[in-house]
Amino acid sequence: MNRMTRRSLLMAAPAVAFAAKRTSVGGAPSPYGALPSARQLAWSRMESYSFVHFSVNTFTDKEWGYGDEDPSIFNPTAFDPDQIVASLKAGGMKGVILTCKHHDGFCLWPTRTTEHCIRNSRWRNGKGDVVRDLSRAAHRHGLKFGVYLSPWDRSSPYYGKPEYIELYRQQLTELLTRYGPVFEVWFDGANGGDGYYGGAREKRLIDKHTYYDWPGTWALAKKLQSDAVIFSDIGPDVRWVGNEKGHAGETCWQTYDPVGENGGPAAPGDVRAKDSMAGTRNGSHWMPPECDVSIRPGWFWHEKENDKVKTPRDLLDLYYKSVGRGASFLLNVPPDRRGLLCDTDVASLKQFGELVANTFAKNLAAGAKLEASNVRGGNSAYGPQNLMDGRRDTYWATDDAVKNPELTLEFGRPVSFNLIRLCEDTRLGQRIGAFAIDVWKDGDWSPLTQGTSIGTCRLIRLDNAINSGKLRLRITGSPVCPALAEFGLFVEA
Ligand code: FUL
Repeated sequence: MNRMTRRSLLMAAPAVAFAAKRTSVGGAPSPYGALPSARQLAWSRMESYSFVHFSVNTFTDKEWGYGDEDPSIFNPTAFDPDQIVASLKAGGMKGVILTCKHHDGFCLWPTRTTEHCIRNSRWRNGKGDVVRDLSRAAHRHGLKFGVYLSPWDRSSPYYGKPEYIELYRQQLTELLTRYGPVFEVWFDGANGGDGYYGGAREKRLIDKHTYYDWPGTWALAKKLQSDAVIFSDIGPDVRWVGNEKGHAGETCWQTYDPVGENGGPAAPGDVRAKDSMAGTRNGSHWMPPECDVSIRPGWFWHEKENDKVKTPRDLLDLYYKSVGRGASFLLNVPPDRRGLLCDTDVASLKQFGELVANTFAKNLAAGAKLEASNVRGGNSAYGPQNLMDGRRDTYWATDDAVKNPELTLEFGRPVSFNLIRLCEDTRLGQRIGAFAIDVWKDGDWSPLTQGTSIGTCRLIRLDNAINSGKLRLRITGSPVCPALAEFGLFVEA
C-alpha cells in the first residue's frame, strides 16, 4: 500500500467550505475560512458528555487488559444502566460514549465477529448486551449515545494482518446499525504493542499511517450514521486536544492542520500533540477539540481510587478549561463491579451539574443599555441586542469595513460579576482573533481582561468579582467584520 500523506488522509474528510471572497452589502456577512458541518454544529451545542469505561479490566483491576482474559470474569452483580445515565444527566451530561471494546478486545455486545465477548461471560448466562442496555437507557433519558471501538485489539489473532481490518469494520457495522442513532464515533490513537493475539503473545507494531486505511473506515461510519461526528487525533470532525487532563489551550482555535510528531504527515497515533491544544489560526479544517479526562486517576474503576474522585469544584475548573475554551468536555465516569457508578462519583456529578446550572441561570448583562460603534447596514437584525437573547444563531455584526468595533454596556446601577462569556456564531467561521474588555472606573476606562480565540464559547473567570455600572467590549483583532452571538456576565455559584 502506498504511504498515505496527511493531505490524502485529510482530503478524505468531509468537504471544507471556504469563504467566498465577496463583499455583501446589507445582507449577512460572508462566511470566513473553514466552516463547521451541521453535525459539528449540533455536537458543539452539547458541551459536556461522558465516557463510560467498562470491560474485563473492571474485574481484573487493570487499565489495559492483555487480551487473554477469560470472558467469564465479566459479571456485574447489579448493572443498572438507568442509574448510570440518570447520574450523568444530573451532572449536565448530554451524551454517553461507551467503551464497547477496549484494547483487551472484549466486546460488550454479542458480536458475530469473535467469541471474546459478552456471550461467553457469566453475566445473565451470556444473554446480556451492555451496548443495547446502555444505549436504550441513554435514549430513554434524553441523552445521546456514542461508541468507542478500540482499533488496537490485544486479543485478536488477526491483529496486525489485513483480515483484522475487515473484522474491525464488521464490528463497527454492528455497533452502528444495531443500537439506534449514534452521535460520536471515538477512534483511539493508542495502537499496537504487546498482546495475547490469540496465543501468540508477542509484540505487533503496525504502520499508523497505512494499516487501518482510516479514510475507508471513516467513510463507512459516515455511511452508516451520517449525523455522527468522527473523533480521532486528526478528526476529521473532532480532534483530540493533545492531553488527557481535560485542558484546551488558553488560545484554542476551532480549525486545525495537524502534523505528525516529527513534522511529517499526521495520522491517528502520530500527531504533534502539543499543537492540538491550540489548533491552527485560519487552519483549513474545521476540527474543534474534545477534552477527555477521567473523574478518577484511571479510566477504569479501581477500588483503591474510590477516595480519589474529583470534586465538583475540580470538575468546574475543567469545564472552564474545556468548554470555556471552545472545546467539549468528555468526562469519564467508570462503573464498578456491580455495574453502578459509585456514590462519591454520583454526588460529585450532581453538585457539578448544579454549580453549572446555577452559575449560568441568569445573564446579568441582559437589560443593559447597549451602544455599538457600528451595526451592519444600520439594520437592527444585526444589532447588539442579539448578544443577550441566549441564542447562538443571532448575532451582532458590523459593516464589512468595520473590523474593530466597540460595544458599551451601561447598567444604570453597579453590577457584580466574576465570569464573562463570549460566543461567536460559528456558522460564519471563526472570525475574531483578539478582544479586550474594559471597565469604567473613577471616570475613565480601565483594562479588565483581554483574550484571543472565542469560537463556540469563551469563558473568562476573573480573580476577583468586579462591581461596575459600565463596561466596554473591544474587538481588537479580526480579519473580517465580527459576528458575535452572545455576551454574558455571571456570578460563579
Ligand atoms: C487512551 C487509552 O489508551 C486509554 O485506556 C483510554 O481509553 C483513553 C480514553 O484513551 O488512548
